[in-house]
Amino acid sequence: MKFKTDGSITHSGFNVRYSISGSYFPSSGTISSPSYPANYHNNAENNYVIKPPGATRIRLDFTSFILEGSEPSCRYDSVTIKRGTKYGTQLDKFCGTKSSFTRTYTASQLTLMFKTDRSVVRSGFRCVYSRYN
Ligand SMILES: [Ca+2]
Repeated sequence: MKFKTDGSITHSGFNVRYSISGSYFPSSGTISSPSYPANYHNNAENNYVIKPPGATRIRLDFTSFILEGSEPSCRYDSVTIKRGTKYGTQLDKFCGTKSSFTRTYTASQLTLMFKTDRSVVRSGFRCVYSRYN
């Protein structure tokens, strides 16, 4: 999303219902759901672009994962892993309460999509990503 202004006359702007994505480009780092380890909020849609420089494989270590719902439907709250952008091929979809787990993907860029529905919140997730080639 882009918000453009010119050089004169200001107004109060606008509010967006959904949280906006963060972009992560270091070779490794940590992503967590909004307010983690406190509960995330309803109606969230956060897209995190994971693009470690020079990566051909990317590793995701989920060190904590507590979302509403159960796999495989994940119809309430979910973390979806897409290849490339949010419009890319879906590689995985996670929800529910899971022990820490790791996935590796052959990709130079992933997008982690975190979506929540209108009710029931949990503490969410924490994910460490790293270049794995
Ligand atoms: Ca929910």
